[in-house]
Amino acid sequence: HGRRPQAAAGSAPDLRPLTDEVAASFGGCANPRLRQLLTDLARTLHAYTIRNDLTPQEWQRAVDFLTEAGHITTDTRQEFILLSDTLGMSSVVDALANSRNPDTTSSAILGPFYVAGPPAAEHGSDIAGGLTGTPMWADIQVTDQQGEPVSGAVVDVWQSNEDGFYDVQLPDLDGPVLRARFTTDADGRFTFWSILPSEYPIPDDGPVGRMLAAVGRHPYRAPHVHFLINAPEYQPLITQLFVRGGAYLDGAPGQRDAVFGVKDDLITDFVRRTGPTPDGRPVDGEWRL
Ligand code: MBD
Ligand code: FE
Repeated sequence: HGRRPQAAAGSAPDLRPLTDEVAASFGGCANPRLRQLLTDLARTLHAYTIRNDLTPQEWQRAVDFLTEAGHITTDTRQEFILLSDTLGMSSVVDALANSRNPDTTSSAILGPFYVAGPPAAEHGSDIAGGLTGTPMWADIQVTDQQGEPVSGAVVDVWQSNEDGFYDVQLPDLDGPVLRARFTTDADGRFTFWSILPSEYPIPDDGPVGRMLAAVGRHPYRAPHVHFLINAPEYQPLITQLFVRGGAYLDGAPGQRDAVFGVKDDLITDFVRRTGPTPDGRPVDGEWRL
């Protein structure tokens, strides 16, 4: 509020000795990687502060914001990961990791709703637990970089419901729903029934939601299903598949997926079918593969 006092020309302080002293203070760190990261973090933060002529009030506001973002508001949630996601930091880290493994299916960010150790499920079973939605049949094959099937891969799957809520956000549910662990067969395959995921807002009732509102950004993610794949002798793969034709897949900056998580090669055809289903299940209306 009010007028910022302007520094008189030529009186801007030379803060390089202060930055250099802080950077040098990490010099005794025995871990070279930690030394590098903290030294450069200090230099980067100082440069940001000086470039923007940050005031004490602004910095206090930022500290308050970060403090609030780190508070656990429910059993499952604080907001640092959402902040990382909405600032695109998670996607930058992911893109760097992906560029080190160019021959695999693209990776994607983990998101805040993964729960370790989901319930093991049989091939062909229904992971929707009776929730309503458009029936979805998934038939998935895990292959190596040469296209050879990987049998015995352990695949964790998780997704939101028709309204965009993950089970951990639905207090009335009793036990895990729309999340499961499958093990691929000799062909590297597994199949399951679920419901088609829809677009939905990331949790926006906290500090990250206020940040998005303050800058006129929407909180919506494009419809997606998450996968975490582990197989002996292979590096794990964390990825997501997006529903081709779904909302928030493209658009201007700030109008696409709120966490910058969409990669073109992860947009997948979800084909409309009419019965009969592969397992003879009675389905009312369309289903998709
Ligand atoms: C999600 O469901 C998600 O996948 C990510 C990356 C961030 C917020 C909510
Ligand atoms: Fe998600």
